[in-house]
Amino acid sequence: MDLFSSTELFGKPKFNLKNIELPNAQVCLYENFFSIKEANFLFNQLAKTIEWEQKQIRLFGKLIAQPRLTAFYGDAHKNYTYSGLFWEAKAWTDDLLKIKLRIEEVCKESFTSVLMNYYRNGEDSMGWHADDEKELGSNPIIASISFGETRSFQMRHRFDRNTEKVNIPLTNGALLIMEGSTQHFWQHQIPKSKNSLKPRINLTFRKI
Ligand SMILES: O=C(O)CCC(=O)C(=O)O
Repeated sequence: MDLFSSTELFGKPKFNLKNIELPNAQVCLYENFFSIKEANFLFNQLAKTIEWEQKQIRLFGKLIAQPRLTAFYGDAHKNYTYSGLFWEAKAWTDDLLKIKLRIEEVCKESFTSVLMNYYRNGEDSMGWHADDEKELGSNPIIASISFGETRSFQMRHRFDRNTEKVNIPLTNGALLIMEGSTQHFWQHQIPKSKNSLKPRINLTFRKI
């Protein structure tokens, strides 16, 4: 499947915008949204300053540790329930606010919250799901920025099993935007990898 139709922006592009053409979805990818230098800096800052935790979830009646570290920051009182877990927003840090502003400039949207995932190595992962919690409204815009190791972001159609699964490599500094009906029709995951992988941090900005 030829997924990408590439458009270079703003004469001398800072980043490369690719529309990811999928039925019943609106997805695009800004490669090098943050330069490698900025992305490396932000990875180190976030790794050090965010209060990461490993939460437990109940699966088939058993409590198990999530295979990654997580954190939730945002505007006061914009709390969130996700994967059966209740998240109380911690206050924005300066780095998070700067990242949020840069993303808001291109999205023309304002975000209230950010859910963060720290994948320590190839063993860490996130299973199939859609970002369709009721707090997000019916056609949410999700802005997902990645720092560190490249991981494969996979998407599958929720109803039409004949539509091919999609693999989008999310590189250091890449911004992925999902909007419109995407969450109604598609699920996504970060699968485990047998390769030895370095850490990666992903931030998904959301509007609650
Ligand atoms: O790490 C990623 O790129 C995916 C994160 C994600 O799916 C989520 O936070 O809902």
